[in-house]
Amino acid sequence: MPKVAQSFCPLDCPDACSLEVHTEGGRVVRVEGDHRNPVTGGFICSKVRHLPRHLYGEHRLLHPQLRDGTKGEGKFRRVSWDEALDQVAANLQRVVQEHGGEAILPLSYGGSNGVLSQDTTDARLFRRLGASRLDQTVCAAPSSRAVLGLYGRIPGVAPQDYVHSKLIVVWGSNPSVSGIHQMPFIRQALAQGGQLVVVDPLEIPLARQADLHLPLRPGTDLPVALAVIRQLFETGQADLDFLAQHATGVDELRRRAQPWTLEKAAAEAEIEAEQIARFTDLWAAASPAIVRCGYGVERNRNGGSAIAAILSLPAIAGKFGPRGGGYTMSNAAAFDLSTEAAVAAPIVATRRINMNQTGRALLGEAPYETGPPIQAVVIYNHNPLMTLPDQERLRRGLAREELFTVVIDPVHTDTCQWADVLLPATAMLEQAELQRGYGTMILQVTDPVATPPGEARSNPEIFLDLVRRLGLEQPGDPTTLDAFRQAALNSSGRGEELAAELAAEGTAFPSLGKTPRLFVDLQPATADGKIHLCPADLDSEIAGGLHSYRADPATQHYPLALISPATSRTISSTFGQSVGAGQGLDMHPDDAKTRGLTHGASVRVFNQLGEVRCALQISQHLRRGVVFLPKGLWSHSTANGATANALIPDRLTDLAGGACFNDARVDVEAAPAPD
Ligand SMILES: Nc1nc2c(c(=O)[nH]1)N[C@H]1C(S)=C(S)[C@@H](COP(=O)(O)OP(=O)(O)OC[C@H]3O[C@@H](n4cnc5c(=O)[nH]c(N)nc54)[C@H](O)[C@@H]3O)O[C@H]1N2
Ligand SMILES: Nc1nc2c(c(=O)[nH]1)N[C@H]1C(S)=C(S)[C@@H](COP(=O)(O)OP(=O)(O)OC[C@H]3O[C@@H](n4cnc5c(=O)[nH]c(N)nc54)[C@H](O)[C@@H]3O)O[C@H]1N2
Ligand code: SF4
Ligand SMILES: [Mo]
Repeated sequence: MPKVAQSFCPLDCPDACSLEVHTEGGRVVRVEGDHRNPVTGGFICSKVRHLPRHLYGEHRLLHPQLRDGTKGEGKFRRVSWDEALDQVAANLQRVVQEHGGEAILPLSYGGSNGVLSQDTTDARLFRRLGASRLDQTVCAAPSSRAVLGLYGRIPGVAPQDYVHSKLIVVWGSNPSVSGIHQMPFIRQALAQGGQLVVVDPLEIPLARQADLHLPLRPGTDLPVALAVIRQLFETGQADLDFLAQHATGVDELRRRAQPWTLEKAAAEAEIEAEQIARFTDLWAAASPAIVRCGYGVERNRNGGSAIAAILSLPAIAGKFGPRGGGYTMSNAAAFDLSTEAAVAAPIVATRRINMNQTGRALLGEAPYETGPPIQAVVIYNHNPLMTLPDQERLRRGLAREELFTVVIDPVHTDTCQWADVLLPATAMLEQAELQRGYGTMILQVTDPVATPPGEARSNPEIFLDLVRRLGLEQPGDPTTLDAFRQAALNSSGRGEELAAELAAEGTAFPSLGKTPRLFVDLQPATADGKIHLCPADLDSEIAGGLHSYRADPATQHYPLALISPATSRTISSTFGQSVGAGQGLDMHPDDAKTRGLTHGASVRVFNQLGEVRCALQISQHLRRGVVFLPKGLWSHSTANGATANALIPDRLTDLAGGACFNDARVDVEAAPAPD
């Protein structure tokens, strides 16, 4: 009998769609958006509409498997769960005995953004083993740190409120692909006479209808934002009354912006000084005005400082108060949730490893030459080979013969090829989950609504079993998902209320309402309730201080900036199995011409770290000097199996150790003909 159930999408996407899921005999046959999340509005992206292909496709992992060949050969044999988990337990135990707990590295990120599939029984296991700790910095670390320093842990403007804006600035964000439910609200604002500015090296779809597009060179947002700040003060358009009342660090920020004249910033960003002046006037004049700051801004050497400068703009021009005024970065702070109380294992101060430098850690290279070499890695909620920087170094790390590698995933990703033990995980809709949106301010809960195919098990089940097998259980350990869910809800301080709301509708909203406003419904969550434009803790984290600019890393040999942002076909690398072979590199016609390259040519994109072989696509939507490869491709999509990440340095951002995905500098030439 066909059934219809309510659920939600837990993928790493700001929209957090509420879903209507049709099943037959426990199998998902149709997925649609519903209206419980007010932003979903009854529609969803085509990736999740085609979810059955993902759940039941040939890449789905159905059974536990052990390596049955040489490392990396990708040959496996099916075994029982018991045999597989015994292998994992025995090897983890061996590593602890021979090398100590820190020789184990848990490697995970936001594969499922749900609250229950990470930091629950996994945290208990790794803490009790004394494993190394992972700094989860691959995304949003610099921007979160910047927001925290300036405003404290608060959400920004909700997507729904954009309809009220008279000026929308989309800065380093591409909502037509990376948050499609923002789009109807932007369109409505424009239809009501609102204006639009886009700051992006790409001519993204929104740039084509913008009143102004600043196609700056990647990594130059900081000088541009500082020039706008300088110009606002110089032209008397700063809101000095607001600043005097609500901000600290005003004079200091003004001083730091002083060197960045329009001309100087424009030269650095390779745009026109007049464009920055026009931006400043538009921003000063319009109200309500909002800046939607995206994650494209943080992914370079200046990322944290750039975000801090951009998020200062609504303060300096006094944009807070009216609905549709202010900024949006992440809205995750609308719900502060932690499962910590149910983990029941204290945090142990073991070695920390920045995930962006996992390759170095696995190879014992600087800054990880000290401490025990990593001998076991447990990978879950993550496809590191296709999503972390410096792919070739990471591959060499995973290829170490003595490294014991466990991969837990619903699908057979490229990372799985390097596993010693492969464990099939349940996927979205097959597991109980709790999730908060980071775009929409919503909390959602679901029971499993589909039957997992094969023998797939959920992360909490797998890790709980390992805790038991390793004899690490303690009396009174919470073991149920209910316990973790309740711990998370209680941590918000509104446990009973939220539980009741979720029980009734499957959804809950912030106590301040669905669309809270800064300085109306909430205040900055800093110690003194003010906006800190030059927070001391951020200053001390950066050599040279916050707002100090690092020049473009391009060299004569590698002059082109390679960017690799989100595309509509994947969520990071999730769904990458469905992207075809023959993915192209986008390049501006002039850059192709100077290299004698034509559309469709086989090319080699290369730098000192590696090379990608693929087809060339001439594109008018890029600025000169910038080339583009999609984020999250799998190895089958290029001619040599390497993707953009093979060209991305594992240098860290100025703040919070983030990834410099858009700091790759490369050159491109015709690929030699195959032998
Ligand atoms: N369809 C789809 N949706 C997604 C994702 C996905 O992979 N696919 N990923 C999800 C995740 S994990 C995240 S973090 C978000 C990311 O989504 P976004 O916040 O949109 O971030 P990005 O996709 O990294 O890049 C956004 C834009 O920044 C531009 N950009 C690159 N470098 C710079 C720069 O130096 N300065 C400026 N101003 N712009 C720059 C790029 O050209 C791009 O248009 O999207 C989420 N949603
Ligand atoms: N070149 C380039 N690379 C990038 C970026 C970029 O801009 N450019 N952006 C980065 C960003 S923003 C992010 S967030 C990272 C994301 O990088 P990852 O964290 O690696 O995210 P995904 O690629 O979605 O891979 C998540 C994996 O988790 C699995 N998974 C899903 N649900 C579950 C579950 O319940 N249990 C288990 N065990 N597994 C599950 C999925 O099948 C998938 O294989 O990628 C980064 N990589
Ligand atoms: S990936 Fe994003 S747009 Fe697609 S269904 Fe999930 S939340 Fe909605
Ligand atoms: Mo991300």
